[in-house]
Amino acid sequence: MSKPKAEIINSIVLSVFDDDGPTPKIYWPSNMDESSRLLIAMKTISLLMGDSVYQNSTSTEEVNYFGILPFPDLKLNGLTYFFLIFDPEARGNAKAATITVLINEEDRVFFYENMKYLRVIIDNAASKVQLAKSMEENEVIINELREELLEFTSEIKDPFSLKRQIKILFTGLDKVGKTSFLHATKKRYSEIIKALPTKGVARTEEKIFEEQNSTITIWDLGGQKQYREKFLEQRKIYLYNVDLLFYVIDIQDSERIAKSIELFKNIIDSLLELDEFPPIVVCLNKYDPDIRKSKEIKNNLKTLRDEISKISDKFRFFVKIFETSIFDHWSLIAAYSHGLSQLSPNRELFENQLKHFSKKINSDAILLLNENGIILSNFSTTGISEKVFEISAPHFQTLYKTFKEFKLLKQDFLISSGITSESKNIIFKKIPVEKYNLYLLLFMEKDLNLEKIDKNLPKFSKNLKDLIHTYI
Ligand SMILES: Nc1nc2c(ncn2[C@@H]2O[C@H](COP(=O)(O)OP(=O)(O)OP(=O)(O)O)[C@@H](O)[C@H]2O)c(=O)[nH]1
Ligand SMILES: [Mg+2]
Repeated sequence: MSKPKAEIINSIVLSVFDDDGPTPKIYWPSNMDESSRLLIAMKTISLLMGDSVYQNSTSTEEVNYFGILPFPDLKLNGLTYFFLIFDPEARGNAKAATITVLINEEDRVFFYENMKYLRVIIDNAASKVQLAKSMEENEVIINELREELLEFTSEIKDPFSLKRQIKILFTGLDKVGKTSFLHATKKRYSEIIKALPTKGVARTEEKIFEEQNSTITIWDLGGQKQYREKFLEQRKIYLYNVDLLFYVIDIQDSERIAKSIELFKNIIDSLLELDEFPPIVVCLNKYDPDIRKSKEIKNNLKTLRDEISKISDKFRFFVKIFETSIFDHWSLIAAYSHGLSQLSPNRELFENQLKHFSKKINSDAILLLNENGIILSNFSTTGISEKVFEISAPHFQTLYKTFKEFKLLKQDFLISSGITSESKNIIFKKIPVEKYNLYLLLFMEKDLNLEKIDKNLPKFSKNLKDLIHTYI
């Protein structure tokens, strides 16, 4: 017998950092046991706040984080919204607060699938809490939130589905390099040589982590005329529930620029018609290293960038444009990683962790990579060229692995000194998080204090451990 739908929400807690530290102020159900409440308040607030006080923050809207946290001891997963409540009497003029909605951990797919809507509902409640004048008012707000959530869950078809299904589309004209792109990100170079034009659609699965809560399916669509006509005809099937869309263009094909823009426009129109608004990654592909200076390529680049931006801005799509080439592996990884990271509900929480860590160790930029060089998260203070940093990251990873393989590494890190200027250093370090090896790239503009890094690393890894479970 299936559970009544509305029962998926286990509990709700509003926590505030007050004089007693993180305190669960309002909670539902009223018989929720004290230690669980406290654990939720402690974990949500301390993870996100670190040791910082939000001093003199001019606006309480600047600090908002949203993500999924595991509570293995309680066998629950929490969707947490972290925000600040303005309070002239508090240190830093603001108090940290969280609203956490909890469900049984085996039901966590519900969060991933309904993230967008849940975020709106909880965000709305948080805005009201920011304005509330008393705890009685907060009580009313949390009660309304509960009712709204119950109403929402009773309307969706299957809140207890078992796995999050993620759908990624690779689209574009024929011969632009979609299939090659996908092979190249996996370094399956011999397949690129053999690849034939894709007939219809080729589906493959992607794994970011061995054990992930989601099935990621990549649809590589054949771009020949007959296939793209079919795709546009049956757009309801192809574009339904798409989570991420890649649009690939051959930048060397000057004659088909207008055609590729037309197809892009058709896809945007279809998405609008179906009310789907996935993040979009546009790859200006075949931007091979040896032709980048050519006048024709530069012109094409400008035309395409202008036209694509015009269309996407007009319809408010979230589009990011990359220049890519199979002869520049990392250009592919940068574009691909950016796309994948859009799928993680925890990307704000990761960024927050990187930010805290970078403050502690005084670094100016941090990148976090997985074993395959996929950039899971990044953070940088202004000033440093993020792009240069991003591009160099995988090179360090290759160096690191090569040194390791030839047993030339004594420690678990590499330091580059003197590549840029004397005072600047880049550190590449492996950090085991659970059973996964993650890699950190740190850019240190001023001082290089390895002890400080070592001292702060355990806590950072511990926090990441929690977030990795719910990364995707
Ligand atoms: N110069 C250059 N050639 C590329 C690049 N990427 C792919 N190609 C070549 O472009 C041709 C077409 O590549 P595919 O990957 O089959 O293109 P596709 O977009 O999948 O084509 P359809 O399946 O027909 O839609 C092949 O000969 C590839 O070797 C690139 O970055 N630079
Ligand atoms: Mg293909």
